[in-house]
Amino acid sequence: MGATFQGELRGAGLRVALVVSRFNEPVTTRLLAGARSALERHGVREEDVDVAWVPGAFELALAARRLAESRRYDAVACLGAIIRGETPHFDYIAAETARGIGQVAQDTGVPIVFGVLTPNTLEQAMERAGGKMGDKGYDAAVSAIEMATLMQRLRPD
Ligand code: INI
Repeated sequence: MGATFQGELRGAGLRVALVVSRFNEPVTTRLLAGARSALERHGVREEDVDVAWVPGAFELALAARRLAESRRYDAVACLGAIIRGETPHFDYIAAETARGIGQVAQDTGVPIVFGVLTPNTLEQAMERAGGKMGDKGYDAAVSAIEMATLMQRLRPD
């Protein structure tokens, strides 16, 4: 029987960076609050959580890359809200944001989590940022912890 590797939701000692988009700030501040609460709940110390703000979702990947390349963080979570009704170029921004964030993870080997909402309306966004449809910020931070701990166990040595 071969090995099974899993991460765990134990955040003690982890260093996490949160990159947050200022566009649709009423939504993203809630995502940030959700992420912070998940990190605290799972044992990540407040002083081990750094936050970087960017203008819009499109810029998340570049800031995430800089943070990941610093090698100071076990995971980076990107938080944003791209609302379809608000932008004719929704598809371009959403696709490029997702592609860019995924690319940073592949290039750096640091877990980069996608905590970006892509709903049709502001109301739907709020529902998913600590409302009745859950909390994508909280979920993103949980995924960051799981991936950070999994990657520690998957080290090549
Ligand atoms: N950025 C977002 O994060 N969400 C949006 O809904 C959005 N809209 O609607 O356009 C948005 N646009 C800005 C974009 O992310 C960049 O910041 C901008 O194009 C400058 O590069």
